[in-house]
Amino acid sequence: MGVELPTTEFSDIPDELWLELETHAHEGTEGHGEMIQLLDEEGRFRSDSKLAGLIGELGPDALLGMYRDMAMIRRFDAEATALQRQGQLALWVPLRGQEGAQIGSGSATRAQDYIFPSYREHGVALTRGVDLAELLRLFRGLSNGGWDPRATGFHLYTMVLAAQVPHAVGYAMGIQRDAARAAAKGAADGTSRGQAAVDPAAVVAYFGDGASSEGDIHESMVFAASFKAPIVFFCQNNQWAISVPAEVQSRVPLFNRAKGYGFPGVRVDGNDVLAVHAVTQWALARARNGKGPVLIEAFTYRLGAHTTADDPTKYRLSDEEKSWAAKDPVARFEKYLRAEGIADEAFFAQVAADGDALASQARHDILDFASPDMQEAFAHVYAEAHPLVAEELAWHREYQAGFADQPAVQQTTEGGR
Ligand SMILES: Cc1ncc(C[n+]2csc(CCOP(=O)(O)OP(=O)(O)O)c2C)c(N)n1
Ligand SMILES: [Mg+2]
Repeated sequence: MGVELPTTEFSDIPDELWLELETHAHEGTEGHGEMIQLLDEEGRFRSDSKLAGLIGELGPDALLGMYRDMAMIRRFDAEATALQRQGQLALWVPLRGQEGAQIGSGSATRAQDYIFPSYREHGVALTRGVDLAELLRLFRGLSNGGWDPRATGFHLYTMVLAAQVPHAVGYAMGIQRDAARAAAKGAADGTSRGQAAVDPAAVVAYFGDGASSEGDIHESMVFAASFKAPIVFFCQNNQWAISVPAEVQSRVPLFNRAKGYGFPGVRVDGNDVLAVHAVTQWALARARNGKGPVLIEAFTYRLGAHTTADDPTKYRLSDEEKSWAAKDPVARFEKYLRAEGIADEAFFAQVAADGDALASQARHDILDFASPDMQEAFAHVYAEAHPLVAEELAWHREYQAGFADQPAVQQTTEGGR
């Protein structure tokens, strides 16, 4: 049975809307492109944008849902940060400021798509239906992941920078090959069953401006371009890689790099949830239709610390933080919804109350989590028994036995990076 695998030709003719955006993207790669924006900093809608039409398809319920998700994850993030300060989490990685980039892109994915996050994508997790308590368990050190990646289409977090991106390309190539096989089978059976039965899917790989300097990203982009893998590279340029500013990572705007690999790159205002949604929707549709990868650079800002183990006042000026606070994605979207009469005071009050309830739930969840048996940590080092692990386990048991005459102390999780 012949299986038709993709070639390296770049000969697709996109329909009118896609063509306009492609042009925009390629202009961008020449360095003349502007940052795609649908809401200006005051929350005014830019109806002159080429992407305005895409957003027109979103009804009020979808818009309100996006705001709600942004506000809820911001509230959850603040609570998790506080819980770390109280010693209940080993570490937290705040997302404050990146809600537009994350909810905008996550809400553009479909159930059949598969997402590879790094470690800050709590907003995307929310859009994929991940139980937020699982994030708390992970950062308390109780689980090695927690949620079911197959059920949610949301892979486990990866702490090693960019390590998830080659996996994402491999996964995308797998999707592509499964579809090609299904089509070949359909052809062999004399039916169009194969092709029609597969709802095209795509992959989104999230990484940061700092991670973009890793060799893994280069290798991933070469493979993705050569095989026209159905993948969207979603780089959240939040301006900092811990204490290293983004301009040190790249001498050209990051989205420009796509040109060197042979696929479109676009820069979108990452604090504009509508623009991010539209651009991601475009890139995903393109990928699902066999047109290959896109690099989206979401231009945004990490308003908080890198992690709860970081103090940003040591390396950046408060003026910079203030200037980005004025571009806040949640406040901007709220202004838009109010000005357009899509949401009223009662809606915002309800969302705030629901956010407080979510935070309260997080506080209760954390106190209910059972502490794992430390011996379990030894069980998963190797697939089979190992004498060194057995020796260390014996030492651990002896050490624990030394506390036998002391009252049980509740385990807390302190420190961590
Ligand atoms: C391979 C690797 N090198 C270094 C680190 C340490 N490290 C953790 S986060 C980070 C900065 C990453 O910045 P960026 O990619 O911009 O993502 P952000 O944290 O800003 O979301 C570094 C250097 C790591 N986790 N993995
Ligand atoms: Mg960064």
